[in-house]
Amino acid sequence: MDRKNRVAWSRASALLVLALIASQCTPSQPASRRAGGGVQSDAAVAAQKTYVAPGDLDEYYMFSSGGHSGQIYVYGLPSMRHLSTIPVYTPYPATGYGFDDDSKKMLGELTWGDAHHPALSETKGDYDGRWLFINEMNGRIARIDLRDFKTKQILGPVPNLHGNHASSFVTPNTEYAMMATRFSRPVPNRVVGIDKYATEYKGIIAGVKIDPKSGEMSLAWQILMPPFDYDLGDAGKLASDGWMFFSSYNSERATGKLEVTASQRDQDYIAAVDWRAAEKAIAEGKGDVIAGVKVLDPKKVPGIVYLMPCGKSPHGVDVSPDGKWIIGSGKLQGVTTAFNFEKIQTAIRNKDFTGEEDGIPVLKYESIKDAEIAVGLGPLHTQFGTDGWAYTSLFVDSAIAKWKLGTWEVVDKAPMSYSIGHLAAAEGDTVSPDGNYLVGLNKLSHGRHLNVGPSQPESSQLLDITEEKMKLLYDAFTEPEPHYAQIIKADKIHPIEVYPKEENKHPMAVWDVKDAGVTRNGKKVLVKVVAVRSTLTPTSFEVSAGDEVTVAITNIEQTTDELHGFGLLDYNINVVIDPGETKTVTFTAKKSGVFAYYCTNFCSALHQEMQGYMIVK
Ligand SMILES: [Cu+2]
Repeated sequence: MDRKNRVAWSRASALLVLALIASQCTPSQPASRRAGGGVQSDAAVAAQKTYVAPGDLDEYYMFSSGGHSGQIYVYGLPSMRHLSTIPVYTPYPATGYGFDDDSKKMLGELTWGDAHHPALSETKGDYDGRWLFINEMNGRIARIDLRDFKTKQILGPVPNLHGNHASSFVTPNTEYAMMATRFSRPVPNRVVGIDKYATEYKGIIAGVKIDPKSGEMSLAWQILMPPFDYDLGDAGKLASDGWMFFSSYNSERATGKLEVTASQRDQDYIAAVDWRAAEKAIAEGKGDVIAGVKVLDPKKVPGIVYLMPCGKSPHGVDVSPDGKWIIGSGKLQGVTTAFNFEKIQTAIRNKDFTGEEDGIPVLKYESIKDAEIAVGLGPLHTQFGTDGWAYTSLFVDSAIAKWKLGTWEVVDKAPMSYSIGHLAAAEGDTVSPDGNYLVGLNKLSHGRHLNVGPSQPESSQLLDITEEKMKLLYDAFTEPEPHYAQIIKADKIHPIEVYPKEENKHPMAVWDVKDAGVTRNGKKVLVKVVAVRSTLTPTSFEVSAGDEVTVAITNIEQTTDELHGFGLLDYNINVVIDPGETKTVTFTAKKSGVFAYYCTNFCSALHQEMQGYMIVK
């Protein structure tokens, strides 16, 4: 049997087994599971659609936000297997992230971050597989290189902007990633009483410029905004290219018990930002420098931002694949609103305003909306499929509504288990969505997994959206806390498996064991280590108590999977070095005595022998 036949055969036989198991076991499933709602599917069909046989690969990568774990989780679709964890804002001993000098420096004083919205880089509004950006509440944004799935840069905390929630949405050619304030505060930050919130506290929208070659991020400009809570965003594309939309709540400018005080008005706002106009204003020298950043005040620089009224406390704001509609979802109502981009432009030209907020014109709602779609209660976030299909998550209803752009007809609803937040469709926020898979990122999921105590596992649900009715295929455990995810075709990403030796320009790299060893410069000691199966060379070294020790480890392997670790006991050090990579770790030899170091990452039959001693005299 050739490989293809073997795979087909193993797949067919496995499916038969699964079908049998499904047909026999389904009726006897615990009542709690079956009573939990959720679209009921034929288990055998669902199994067939999600089963990826041993040795076969998934069709998609899904990059899921790790919330306050500060990480990104990588899943394969349709299997929903957790493939990898990319540490971003939090140390991760499994890869040694946050222990070596470079990643430690990148994390700075913050070893915690609340990561929310991953954004894949785009070319012409389509994912291009180069980089992944993700925001974090402490005013930061990070870039991961998809060549090696490693965090390469963390920008921030940026000044003036506090609580970077409405981020890291990228523009269609990755000109910018965006940031916006959730917690308004005085700009620049200083002590001002909360009683002056409405007038003295400010929000900020920021444009982070992305270098088209290197991906290097730099803070380009900020816009001074009224003290609303900016929530989510999406970039205009095609018809609406050049614009950026941010939802916000608390147009009441309230403080205290926001659940009451910030829900008084029937409408809040979506901010529509002409980012090219902002860019131009900065190039013309406009803006005031606040805390070292060029800040544009819409009172002094009109024409860069407008406010679109949107029903009660909008969360999601999502631009349709053709860029013609902006879908705003007020989370405290039963409809989602489709705004027409052309009408927005006409209203701006005709000055069809109903008022202003801190110098920013408010567009007339009736003039810019096309439809209010009765999707259901608590609409949060919308993704898109093929042929104008749109999918809106409903937090209160705990369901997904399927509806059509243009006709605004709601055709299907799929219950979720339970309380869906965001949702992610395959390439579902690009100019060309794939329309086959949809994942509900549920906030609560009681009853969907074996009970593991009060910290109930969260659940993501995979749906098939190729047919008229949405069908539930799979429940997958997800690490806390899923906020948003993006799903990209697997063949768009081509990660390397080893770092080529010729690319290693690290000044402390050593490629031959004869170059390994200790050099001393006063109290500073440099230990160059070669890691290769199955020895860490040198196998011992001596330093004196109080020395500042830098250990530079080069993994000289050029073979896939041959990672080595350098764990130093009692010193809180564990570095993992990929094939061809050099990493350094610097510490003060405070404790005297004998301390073992060893390879922490299993590498060969003689992995256990890969060890040595540091002697601190
Ligand atoms: Cu090893």
